[in-house]
Amino acid sequence: MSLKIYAFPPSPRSFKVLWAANHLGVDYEFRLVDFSKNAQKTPDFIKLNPNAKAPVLDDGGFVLWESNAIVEYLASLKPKSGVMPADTKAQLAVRKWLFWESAHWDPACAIFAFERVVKPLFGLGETNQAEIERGTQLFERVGTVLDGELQKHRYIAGETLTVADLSIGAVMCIADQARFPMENFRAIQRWQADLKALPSWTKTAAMQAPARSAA
Ligand SMILES: N[C@@H](CCC(=O)N[C@@H](CS)C(=O)NCC(=O)O)C(=O)O
Repeated sequence: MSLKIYAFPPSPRSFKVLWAANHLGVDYEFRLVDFSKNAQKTPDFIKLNPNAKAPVLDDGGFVLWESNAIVEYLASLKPKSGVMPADTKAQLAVRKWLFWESAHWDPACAIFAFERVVKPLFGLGETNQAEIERGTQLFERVGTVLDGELQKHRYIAGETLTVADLSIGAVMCIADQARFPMENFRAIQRWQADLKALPSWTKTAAMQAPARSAA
């Protein structure tokens, strides 16, 4: 099998690409990047990704980093899946959400991820309440946008699941620990439950526990 995915499954950006590959039925070889051993900082890994971050894909020497780029690549391997439309305008209506995820959604969620998941996992100290308040303000703003879309249709870009859902929904893999402030976002809650009911979600979630307990 030539396609390899280097990832640390408990982390949402790694979960994203593993989930996308599992959902699309792409064959891949999983390579654990063990953050508890700083595997992302080794010279061999930095040759793959100079950012020293996971995830990374290597398809027979075609190396790609940035989780959203990887999800797009995986989608391109399964054009009939429908997760990425072929028409330019329809495609951009989906792709804009990947930019939005990187620019707005991920930074808001990352505050809760760091304070409530990463810190306890790696023993990095107490939760900083000022950071949680900053995260709450950011989440309120992006959550309002996402909830508004999800009130209009089942998935982010319409009635069918697309790469937008794979990208933005992946962070829900840590929702229980991160406790995102979603009490008022009923449509996000409904969508999250839909995503978590997918067999591909269950398969990917099962990859998290072994890496988490090793950390
Ligand atoms: N924008 C990047 C972010 C990648 C990233 O920040 N990965 C984190 C884990 S979620 C990482 O590798 N952290 C390890 C480190 O910084 O040492 C992506 O979406 O792939």
